[in-house]
Amino acid sequence: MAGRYNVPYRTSLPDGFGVGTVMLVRGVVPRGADRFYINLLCNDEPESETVLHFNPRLDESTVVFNTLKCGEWGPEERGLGIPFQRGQQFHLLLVASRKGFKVVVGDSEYHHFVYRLPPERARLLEMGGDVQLELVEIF
Ligand code: 9QG
Repeated sequence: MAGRYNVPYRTSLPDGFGVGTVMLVRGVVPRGADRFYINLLCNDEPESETVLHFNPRLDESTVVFNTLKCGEWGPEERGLGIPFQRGQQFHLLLVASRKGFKVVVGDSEYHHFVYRLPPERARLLEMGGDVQLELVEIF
C-alpha cells in the first residue's frame, strides 16, 4: 500500500523550524529504492537555500547531510552506516536542538548535523525520492 502522502510532499513551515521544533516521520522504503530526501528550504524558489538536505542513499549505504548556500553545496557529512532498509518501515525524529539537527531513527540517535544556516530560516519542508510517507507530524 502506498503511503498516505503524495510524494514529493511539500508543506510550508510558517513558523520556521526553530530550536525546539520536532518532526516525526513514519514511512516505508520501497523494495527497489535508491535514494530519498528530506529538505528544509528557505523558500519555494528553484535555487532556494537549503538549511538541511537529508539524503539517505541505499545505493551507497550511507546518508548524506548537506546545506545549499548561494547555489553551492557545502561539504558533505555522512552518517555512520545507514539506518534504513529497502522494504522496511521506519520512524524518524528530526529535532532542532541547540547547536544542530539531531536525527533519531527507530530508538537510536543516528547523527547530529551542526547548523550552517539558522534553522528558523527554513520555511518549506520537502520530501521526495524513493519513499512512501505514512505520517508527518511537526510539533
Ligand atoms: O551529488 O550531492 C548533496 O551533497 C549531489 C547530488 C545532490 C545532493 C548533493 O546530486 O542531489 O544530494 O539537488 C540535487 O541534485 C540533489 C537531489 C554530488
